[in-house]
Order: sequence, then structure tokens, then C-alpha cells
Amino acid sequence: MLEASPLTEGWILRHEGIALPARVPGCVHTDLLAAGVIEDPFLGRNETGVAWVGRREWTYETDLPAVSAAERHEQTDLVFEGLDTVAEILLDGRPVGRTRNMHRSYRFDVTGMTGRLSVRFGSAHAEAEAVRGRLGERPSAYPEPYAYVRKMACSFGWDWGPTLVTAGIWRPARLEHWSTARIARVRPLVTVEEGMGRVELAVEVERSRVEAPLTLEATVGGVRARARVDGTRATVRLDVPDVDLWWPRGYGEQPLYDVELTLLHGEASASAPGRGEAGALDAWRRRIGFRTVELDRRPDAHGTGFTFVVNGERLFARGVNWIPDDVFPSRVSRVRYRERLRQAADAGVDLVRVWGGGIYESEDFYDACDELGLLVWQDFPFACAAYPEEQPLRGEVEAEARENVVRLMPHPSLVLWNGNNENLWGFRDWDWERRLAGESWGEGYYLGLLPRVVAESDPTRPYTAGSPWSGSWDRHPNDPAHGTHHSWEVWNQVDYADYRLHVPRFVAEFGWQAPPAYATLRRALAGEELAPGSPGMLHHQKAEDGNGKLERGLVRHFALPEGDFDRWHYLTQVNQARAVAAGIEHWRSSWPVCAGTVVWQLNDCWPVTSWAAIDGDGREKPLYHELRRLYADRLLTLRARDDGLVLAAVNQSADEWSGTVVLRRMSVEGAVLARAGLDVSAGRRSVALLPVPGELEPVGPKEYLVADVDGLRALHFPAADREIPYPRPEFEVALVPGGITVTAHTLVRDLLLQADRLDPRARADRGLVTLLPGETVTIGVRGWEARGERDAAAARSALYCVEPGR
Ligand code: BMA
Repeated sequence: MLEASPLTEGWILRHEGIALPARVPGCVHTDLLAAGVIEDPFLGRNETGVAWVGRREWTYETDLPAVSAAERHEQTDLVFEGLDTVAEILLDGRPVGRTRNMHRSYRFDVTGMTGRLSVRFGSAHAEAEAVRGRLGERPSAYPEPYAYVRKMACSFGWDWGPTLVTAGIWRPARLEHWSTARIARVRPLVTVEEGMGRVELAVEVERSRVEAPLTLEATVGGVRARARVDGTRATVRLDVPDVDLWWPRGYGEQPLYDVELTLLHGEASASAPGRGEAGALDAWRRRIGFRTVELDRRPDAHGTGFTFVVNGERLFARGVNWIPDDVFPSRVSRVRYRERLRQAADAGVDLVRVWGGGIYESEDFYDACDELGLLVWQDFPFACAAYPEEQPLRGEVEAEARENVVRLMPHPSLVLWNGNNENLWGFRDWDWERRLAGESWGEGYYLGLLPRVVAESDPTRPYTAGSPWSGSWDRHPNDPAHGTHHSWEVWNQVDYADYRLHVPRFVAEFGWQAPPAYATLRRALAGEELAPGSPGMLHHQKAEDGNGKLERGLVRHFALPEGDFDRWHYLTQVNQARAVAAGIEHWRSSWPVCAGTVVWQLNDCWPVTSWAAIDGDGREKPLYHELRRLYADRLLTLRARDDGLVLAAVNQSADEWSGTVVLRRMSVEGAVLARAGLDVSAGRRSVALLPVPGELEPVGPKEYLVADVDGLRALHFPAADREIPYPRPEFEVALVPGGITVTAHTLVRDLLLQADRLDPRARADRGLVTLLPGETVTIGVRGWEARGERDAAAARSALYCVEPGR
């Protein structure tokens, strides 16, 4: 049987005079940080001070373990699941291999070799610059040369990320000792038809003994099958009756089935293969799920749709975009993946798009998504640049695509492969076409190589050439009426009320910035007097004119809180939540024409002002809590349309939703000006739209409308906050076990407890809440023990709400 020995021990990192203990998996920056050689690049402006690290060469060294396993076997392989990025591997000074792709794994035959293993990393920066020099410069959204080396693009900096170009053995390394044969590759094709699950395992083996008779045996769901290996290939088919279907969360359960595949020495026909021989030679185990997925892209009366259909059920995708959770991805543990994705699921998210400036996500990521019922859309790693198609890049792209498509095949959560992020759009709209003057830019990947690889390796999954993409060069790539759309005009130029001007078929990106939680800023910028434009705040704001856009977005609604950082911080977070709400409420109520919203972005990779709902320290911004309302199965919303106000009852549940919505037209002082009950009935997975009777429509800045049904509420204020003559907010705060209650005496709009101001460990269980006079809300707080009067006062001072004139 194949024996594996992990290579985790005894590593040291060398650079010129330095030698320090190193971690594998890991990377140079985290080793230097642990040894105290560099300051934490996440804090203050340290990022700039460690820029040299990415420009140097680094060597990782260890002794290969003197194991007797090598003597018991015919063959020994040195296996790296991931090397970041440009490396030369040596054993006792003898070259074993070279690498230049972070997105691949590597296997080297080291049979009979022992001694000192060294992995010498060159600078990815230098490699990228050299390739750029040879192939010629191509257009790009960012200045760094990330398109010339197959490495996580955003490690070169992004409009939310630091430039920290690291190197290292970023995924596990091991020795594998084996004899006769091993399982080299397994492509599990999993399908299901009328309750009958089918698993087809297309297997490749590698042999050290050409003639040995080999058998594969597989089991899944109590079914067993065998196949004889002819040469190096075999296919094992298993039909599993009455399988339970895997569903995205909210639609059903996530049953997972273990698949076990064993390679045996012996004949398939024998009743007990392997007897008298060495028996089992190698094994492969994964978990799969049975479900179907289609992407309905048929033309219709509105253009060209983009609707996910899982197990025959048409879905509105409640999505978020995912970026690497740490700019040093080797630091993202299984536990951390699980925690972040659990946060997404708890917010009602059912689709996660792994964005193309990052990585092909890890097994830990996909295992969590399989278990949580999160659908995954995986971009191939190409983003915001023209990518050359010449060597050495072309061969690397093909190899990484073939490997990763097969690696991720077992996971039922994976439902879509996407060619790239914004490159088809960039070619058409960002002047690339002219500047390229006929040079290669990646089209051959997105419309040729990658769809071919997906079709050949994994025909069970759909592929789309890009995001955005309208399906054809005959149309603009970002045409909202066709396919996927990125909606960035709002953040870049106009008010978020303008989201209502379009009903794209699928909104794959849209979003709004806000600063991270206060405690996150305090940790990252210790000692700094915080101001929107203070040096640390600006360093941790990477977007072009980011603060300008925040400010222009803010003054459309609120008076600019000059000289009051805390109020600026609160109001910009409110504005972020309101902007994203404006988009989702409009688009969800436009189902089935619009079939999904993917918020830019769920997470951050360091502490920064960004579009994220969860900040770089894992703290939820008010937007996060707002997503829980926006992505719930049932959403009630009031929509201002050209012909008047409309009430939308969005019902994504499997049951009909009917009830009487109580509408109240209110004055901001608290008087009920008009009242009515509106019977609403929304069938399963559908939207009911009802015009609001004219006498209920609020008029002028003093009035608003509130709609209530089944504990859900929608509010409509016809004027911008700075025009509304709010009363001075009055409310009482009381400590209760596990949190606080707030009782309003006046209208209190967008009340927020910033629990992290009470204790950096404290978390509130809700975000923005608007209270009508007389209403009470309970806010649960974890990680904070409140005892007496002083704590009540502290809670009071951590409460923010909209105030008249500010
Ligand atoms: C989108 C993304 C990212 C970027 C974000 C915010 O287009 O694809 O490239 O970070 O916008 O600008």
C-alpha cells in the first residue's frame, strides 16, 4: 500500500545571512513575522516597509526523513500540493525540478535519493517582469505585472488589497512511497436521473511494473463495482438506486456520500482479487453529492437569461463574491474557512462566487460549501488585465486548468466554471482593443482552451466565458439584458436609487464601500487619531478616489459630519447597507427576469475600507446584518416606480405566502396619517406586486410609509435624510441577560449598537433597526458581560442612530 510521509518538520528559511525556523505549509512573510524580522504588514503603513521581501530570493530547506518506507517500496515521489511560485527544487544539490505556477501541484520521482531538500524561490516580481519584457506589455487595470506569472493576482495589490508578493510552500508537501502502481488521477462524473445516481470513475494509474494485473474496486452508498485496468486506464461505473438529492441551503438537505476507490494487485475476475499478491496498492476517498445543475441561457422576451436550475428548481441566486480570506492564503485554516462560510450561510447566502483575482479554492473551502449547501461559482484565475497567450504561460494555463477542474469535480457545491473577471469587458470598453493592436490578450483561453478543458474533463458542469458576458461579441459584454452584468455605475458615479433604472438578467457584481468595524481600525491603526483622511486610514483605502466616492455618496443623503470621525464611520456604514439594499430589493422583486445578485464582496484579506460585508478581522459590518433581511426566503419591500409606489412580497420559499399587510402612512413626529390593510398572496418561489393606494403614499419630507406582515417590515421615506425634519431621537436603554433592550419614545432611524466599542470581542446579533415611537428591540451581545450602571452607560454611548441635521 502506498505510504505517505508528510514533510512538515525541520524546515528552515534562508536568505543571505538569515536562517530561521519555517512552517510548511506557509510562506516567507509569515515566517519572517513569526521570527520578528518584519513588522506586521497589516498594521499601520508597515506594508510599504516590507515591500523588499517580494523582490528577494528565499530558500526553504529540510532533511528528507530517513524512513525505512523507501526501502520497502519500488518508487518514491516528492509531492508538493502547491509552490508559490517560481522555484527550483534540489536534493543534496542535485536539481529535481523547476516550477513557475502557484495554481498547480507537482510530483517528482526521487527514487533512491535522500539528503538535504532545498526549494529555492526566485522573486515572482522579477519573473513577471522578465516575461513581460519578453512578451511585451499588455493593458491592465493595475500597474503591477500580475498577468505575466501564474500566481494569485491580488497578492500584487488590488483596490481593496495590499501589495504583498510572497513566496513559499503554501500547500502540504510529502513523500509518497509505492510499488507496482498508484492511482494517478480520478475523474468522478456524478449524475442522477429519476432517483438513480450514477458515479462513473474515470481512473488513470501510474505503474512501476508494466505487466502486473490490476483491478479497481469502488463503493458508494452500499453499491460495489470492479473494473480491470488495461494499461493505465479504467472506468468503474456504479448505479446507486434511490439516492437522496443534494440541495442548496434553503431548498433541502445536503446528503453526502463517501466514494471509496481501491487499486488492487490481481485479476478482476477472481472472487478475491489481490489474494496472494500485495493486495491493496493505493486508495482514493472523496465525498460526493447527487444533484443536477443547468444554466438556462435561452433567449426570451427580455433578452438572454442566466438562471441556475438545480434539481429542476429554478433559483434566484442570493450570492456574494469571495476573495482570498487572507493575502497570505496559507494562513486560512480549515476552521477559518468554515467560520467565514458559516457566516455567509447565516446571512441567507446560497451562492458564493470565487473571484478570478484569487485562487482555485481549497478542499477545505469546498468541503465547507458542500456541507453548508452553498453553491459555488469558480472563476478561472484571470482578472482585470490582458493576459498573454504565448509560452511559457499558455502551457501553464492548460496544465493548471486540467488539474483543478478534475480536483474539484467531486464537490456537489461547484455549479459553474467562469473564464475570467472583466477581461472581455476590458477588451471592448477600456481601450484595450486599440492598445493591443492584435497582440494576444486571453480570448483564446476564455473562448477556446478553457471551455474545451471543462467539456473534456467535466461535462457535468456549465461554463461561461467571463463575468460579465452577454454570450456573444454581437452585443456589449456588459449588456444588462443578456447574461451576467457588473453594476458599477452607482458606486462610481450616481446615487443608489438609480439601481432601479435597470433589471439585469443576473447581477454578478455590485457594491458599496464602508470602513471596517471600529475595533478593527483601532487594532490596525493603533495610536492614530482617526479621521477619514488620516495617514493610516488613507493607507488602508486602496480604491481610486475611494474616499471621494464615499463622501459624494454620503452627501446625497446626509450632511457631511465634518470633524466627527465616529459619525462619519457610522453614516458611511449605514450608506453601504442602504445602497446594497436598494439593489437587492429592486432586483429580487424583478424575479424571474433577474435571477441573481452577487454582492461585491463578502470578505476582506486584511483590515481595510472596502466593499466587504465582513471586515478583515472577521467582524460583521451593518451590511452583513442587512443581508440577513435581504436574503431571507421572504422579503417585503416598497418600490418607488415611475407610476407610483409598489409593495413587493418576494417569496422564495416552497410554500405560498399570504397575509394582510398593514400599511401606515406616518408623520416623522409619530402620528398615523392613514392606515389600510392590503391582502397579499405570493405563490411558491414567486413575487407578488401590489400598487400602494394613493392615499397611503407619503408626501413630502415629513412623511413615511411603513408596511408590516408576519413580523417583516418595509419602510419607505420619500426624501433624503438631510431633508427630513426628524425629531431629536429619544430612547431608553436597559441591560437584560445576554444583551440590551432599547425602547424608543420617538422615531429612531437606523439604530446601531457598535458592540466592538464595548469590548473588541463583543458581537451584536443585529445591525440597523428602525423603531417607531413606543417600539422596543432586544439586541443580543456575545462576548460582553454587562453588570451595572456603568455598563448601561457604555452601551448607550455605543449606540448610534440618524439624528436631525447630521
Ligand atoms: C470588480 C471586481 C474587482 C474590484 C471590484 C471593486 O470589478 O472584479 O476587480 O475589486 O470591482 O472595484
